[in-house]
Amino acid sequence: MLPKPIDLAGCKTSTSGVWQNDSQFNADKVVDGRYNTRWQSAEAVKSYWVEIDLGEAKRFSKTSIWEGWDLIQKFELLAKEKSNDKWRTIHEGTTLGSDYWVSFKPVTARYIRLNIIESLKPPTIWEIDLFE
Ligand SMILES: [Ca+2]
Repeated sequence: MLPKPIDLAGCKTSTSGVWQNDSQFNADKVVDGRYNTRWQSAEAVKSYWVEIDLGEAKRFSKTSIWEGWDLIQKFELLAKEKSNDKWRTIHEGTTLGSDYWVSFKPVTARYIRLNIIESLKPPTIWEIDLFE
């Protein structure tokens, strides 16, 4: 049975940077429910990340991530419950690609961050989904 998706519409997002500060590539494009809009990272930053603020702590145990152009070589998923908590690593991986699914031990958190450690070029993400 497929777990229930968490509604991410209207969630706040933040990021290490947006390509040429062009709003069509803003971080909110990873939670707009559309697979033809994307966050495009800025160039020349040391680390790349995109973060989702769920507004309140929610429990989730699965995610799908839709990356463009297979650039990411190493990443981690981080989560925390309160803004001044320390990040907890909930998953580590290498390549992502355009149809990445992973399950993990259920996490209750308000903030989730995709931290991209290595990428061939500034990475781009079409969409991130979370599931209960
Ligand atoms: Ca999108």
